[in-house]
Amino acid sequence: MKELDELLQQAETGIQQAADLRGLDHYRVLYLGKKGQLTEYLKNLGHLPEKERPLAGQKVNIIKQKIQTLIDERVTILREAEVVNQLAADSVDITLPGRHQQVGTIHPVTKTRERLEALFTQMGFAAVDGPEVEDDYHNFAALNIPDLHPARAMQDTFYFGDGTLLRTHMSPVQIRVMEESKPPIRIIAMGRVYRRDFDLTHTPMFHQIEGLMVDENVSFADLKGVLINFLQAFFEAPVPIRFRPSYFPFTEPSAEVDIGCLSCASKGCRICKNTGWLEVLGCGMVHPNVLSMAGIDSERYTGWAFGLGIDRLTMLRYGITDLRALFENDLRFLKQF
Ligand code: 2NM
Repeated sequence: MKELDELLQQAETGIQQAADLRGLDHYRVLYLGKKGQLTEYLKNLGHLPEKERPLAGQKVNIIKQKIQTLIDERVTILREAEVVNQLAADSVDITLPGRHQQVGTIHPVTKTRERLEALFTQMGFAAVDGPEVEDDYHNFAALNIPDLHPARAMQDTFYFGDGTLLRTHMSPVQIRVMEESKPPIRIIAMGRVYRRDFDLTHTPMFHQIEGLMVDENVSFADLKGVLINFLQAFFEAPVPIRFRPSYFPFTEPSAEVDIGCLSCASKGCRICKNTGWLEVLGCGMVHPNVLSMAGIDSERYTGWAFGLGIDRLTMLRYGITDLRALFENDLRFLKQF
C-alpha cells in the first residue's frame, strides 16, 4: 500500500514535469502500458493472501484511475500550449511592406521599332521580314555592289565560309520582296544587322530600318515628302531637315539627311561635333540595275529607298549618350523606359 502511494507521488511529479506530448507518453507507457508498473501489480495480485486481494485490487485500480486522470489533464494543457506556440511561430507581421511583383519594361530599341512601324504603316507601308543569314547575291551583288567593294571585305562582314553571311543591312529583304512581287511596292523592313565593328559608337549587331517604294512615276519629291513627314512625326517637332548629296552603289542619285541638333538647338555641341547637324539616314532613287536584277522593268518603274540605324535614333530620341547602355541589360537603366 505504501509502495503504491509512493508510486502515485512519483507519477504525479513526472506527469506535471512532462514538457510535451511525447514526454508525457513516456509516463503513460511507464505506469499504464502493457508492461507498465501498475499492470505488473495487477498481475501479481495472485501472490497475495486471499483476503488481502480485494482491497489491494481496489487500491491499484484507484491509483490507475488517478494516474489516467492526471495524464488526461496534462494532455489538455500541453495541447493548448502547443497551439499557442504554433500560432506564435506562424505569426505574420502585417505592418511589414508588401513584396511587389516585378513588372518588366519594353526595351528602348523595341519602343523605337514599335513607333517606326506605327508611323510607316499609317502612311500605307507594309512591314516585312527576312532571313538574318543571307547569301552574297542578296546582300551585295543584287545591290549593284561590285566584287571588290570594301564592304565585302573579310574585316567588315561576318562570313560563314559556305557562301553564306550575316546580313550587313536590311536591303536583301527588300530585294527578296521585289523578286517575289509586282509594283506598286511600299514596304519597310526592320531587324538585326551585323558588321565587324566594335568600339565606342559601334556594336557588331545593331538594328536597321529600310524603306522602299516602287511604282510608276515615283520621284525624288515623293522621297522627300515621306521622309520630312516621317522625321517631324517621329521627333514630334518641326525639326530642321537638310538633304546632302551622297553616294551609294544601289541608289542614283543618293542623299544623306541631317536634322538640326536636338541637344544644342543647332548651336554646336559635342553630340553634333560643333556642326549643329546630326546625320540620321541615307536614301536615294533605286539604281535601275537593282530594279532590273530583281525582275522589275526599270523603263516603266522607278523607286526610292532609305536606310536608317534604329539604335542611334533611339539614343537621339531618349537622350542616351552611351551606345553600350542599349546592350548591357542593366535593369537600373532599362527600368527607366
Ligand atoms: C540606304 C541608303 C540608300 C536601300 C536600297 C534598297 C534597295 F534594296 F531597294 F535597293 N534598300 N535600301 C538604301 C538606299 C539604303 O541605307 C543607308
